[in-house]
Amino acid sequence: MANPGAIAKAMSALREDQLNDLIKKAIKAKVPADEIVAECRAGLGEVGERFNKGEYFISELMFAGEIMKDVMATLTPLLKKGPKPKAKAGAKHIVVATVRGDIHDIGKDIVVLMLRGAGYDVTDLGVDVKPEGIVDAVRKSKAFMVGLSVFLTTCCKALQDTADALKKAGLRDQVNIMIGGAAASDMVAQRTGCDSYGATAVDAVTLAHAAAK
Ligand code: B12
Repeated sequence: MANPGAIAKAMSALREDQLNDLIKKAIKAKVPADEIVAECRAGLGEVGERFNKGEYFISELMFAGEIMKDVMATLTPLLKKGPKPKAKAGAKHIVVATVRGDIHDIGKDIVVLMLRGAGYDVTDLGVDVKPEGIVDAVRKSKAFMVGLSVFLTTCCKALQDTADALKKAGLRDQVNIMIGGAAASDMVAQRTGCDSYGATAVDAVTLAHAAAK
């Protein structure tokens, strides 16, 4: 990166024109798309901090989300072109969702993109998905893995409810549950009866490879 931190700074300041300009330059300089995404995430983290401090309001949070969606429209074709490890034969299907009550989807969409790029069949259930919806999808697809995004701490209970619903349906032994997103951590995974936590979409692929039988 020619000017480290500049993309994160432009993102956190919500300077869309400057950000687009810096991203164009980074692409031209052949900076890998996942590095650009990482800088944007750092900037969005700062947006979250400013929101917490009362310096930004919900309108700024929404604007940041829109900017990031546009950035992803530019970067998605480049992420697709990156080198990809391949899925193991046999274990193919993964169900991905943002949990009940939570509508954050930008990170989830990147996870879906990377998993598909690695050769997995992915059912993307979208956002605000109830445990029953996940159970149905696992049953239909015979998935070996579930990926859950969670961004709001108030929604962590939905992780536990999803793991419990899978158990009640007799499907828990068949699936490995990985979690990710701003409210997720190793500890949250442990406490909610899930199997693993990944900090990035690349981790999601690594965890899928590890769980594939
Ligand atoms: C943009 C944004 C929004 C946008 C979302 C737009 C969209 N379409 O997604 C909007 C404006 C809608 C929004 C709304 C709200 N938000 Co918001 N939002 C954010 C923000 C700034 C960025 C999130 C983001 O897109 N990041 C960019 C992507 C690329 O990164 P990522 O999401 O982290 O994803 C990566 C990894 O996490 C990982 N990953 C993601 N999912 C998964 C899944 C698996 C299985 C694995 C392995 C990995 C993985 O891979 C991804 C790529 O590497 C975060 C701040 C933050 N630190 O995350 C707050 C944040 C999540 N929001 C927050 C809040 C409070 C809210 C609201 C409640 C605000 C309000 N008062 O209304 C509402 C809630 C709405 C709801 N019911 O869900 C808080 C949550 C605090 C908390 N502890 O609960 C945060 C943390 C901001 C803060 N205060 O610090 N938000």
